[in-house]
Amino acid sequence: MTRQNFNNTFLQACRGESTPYVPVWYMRQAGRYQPEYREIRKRYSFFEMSENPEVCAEVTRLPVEQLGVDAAILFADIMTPLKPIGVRVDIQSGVGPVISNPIQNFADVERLGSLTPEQDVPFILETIRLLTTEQLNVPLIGFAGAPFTLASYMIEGGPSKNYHKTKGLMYAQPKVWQALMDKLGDLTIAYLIAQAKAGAHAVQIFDSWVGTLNAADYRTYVAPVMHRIFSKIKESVDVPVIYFGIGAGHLLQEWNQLPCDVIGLDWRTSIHQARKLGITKALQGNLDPSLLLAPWDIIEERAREILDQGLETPGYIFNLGHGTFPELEVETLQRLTRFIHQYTQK
Ligand code: 1CP
Repeated sequence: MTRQNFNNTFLQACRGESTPYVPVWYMRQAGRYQPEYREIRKRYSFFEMSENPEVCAEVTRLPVEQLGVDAAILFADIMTPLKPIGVRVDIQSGVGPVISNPIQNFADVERLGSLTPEQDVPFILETIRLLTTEQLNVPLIGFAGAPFTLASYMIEGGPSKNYHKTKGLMYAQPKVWQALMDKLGDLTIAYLIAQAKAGAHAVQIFDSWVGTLNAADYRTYVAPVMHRIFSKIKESVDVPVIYFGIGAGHLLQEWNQLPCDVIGLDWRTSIHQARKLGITKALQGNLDPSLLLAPWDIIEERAREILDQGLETPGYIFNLGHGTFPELEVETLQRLTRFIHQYTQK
């Protein structure tokens, strides 16, 4: 792919620059709402799929070709780098990640290994190389789960509604918590720097569940490790870093002080509200994914409202407020992508 054909709008927006139109991609844009994905998924388990670079690259490319989005996101899971450090994790259909050796004490944290990406996740780096050297004409986003969100699965043993065990360990055994944050911090740094060096053009850190903490606890128990992660990445590689969480509107001012480039909003906080709170970084978001089940005129009206707010300040990327889900129609996302491009074209 020659540089002339390369679509740079997403990276320009990440850097806070104005763009010829608003770039768009969708969280979980590769997934079970796509018939082609369902076909491929029948033949492999989730990890078989994501550990096979050819298949993984194909699944990553699919939404770019099908929807016309302005960025690709590596097909993997936030659990992928945990397997090599000794976390016994399985992705169960209809449940999500399930872990059979949850963390309970200091010895459990001590037993975790460290991640050497070239040795432990070569398939991830190979997928990135395949995609970025020949297959894609849009930027590739690498990603990782943030320490709090990874820890929540590692401590609960799977998805949770209230995070009692996670927060219980954090409050009751702060030294164990700190040791776990340190290890997961090191892992995230090594993993994302390796992805950027392999060719990923930007990275997103998913802190999906950190909104369960109040701002004071976030500052005490999580902000230091996030500060270290963002600083190390920025020191080592020149890629924009996006930070995303769900139900984290009350943490945005904390986030604005961290050395990341873009903040991903869920649907609860509007772009106007974020700007009123003093958020100065580039923003990404935030159509409620459930709205995609509504009739088109309602989708269009809501997308227009979001775009009008996003267009007020350079550095805006359209996305959903959280991931796609199996009941969506491919056509809806195709139409939405076309609408965003047409409506915002200068
Ligand atoms: O086909 C299947 O059944 C697997 C479903 C699936 C998929 C497509 C899982 C299991 N993970 C993924 C891929 C995935 N996961 C991507 C790929 C790239 C893309 O966006 O296209 C990404 C970025 C993730 C990240 C991820 N996994 C997060 C962070 C973002 C978010 O959604 O909040 C989280 C929390 C997970 C855990 C996870 N993995 C899978 C599921 C169903 C879940 C959520 C379970 C839960 O509610 O805790």
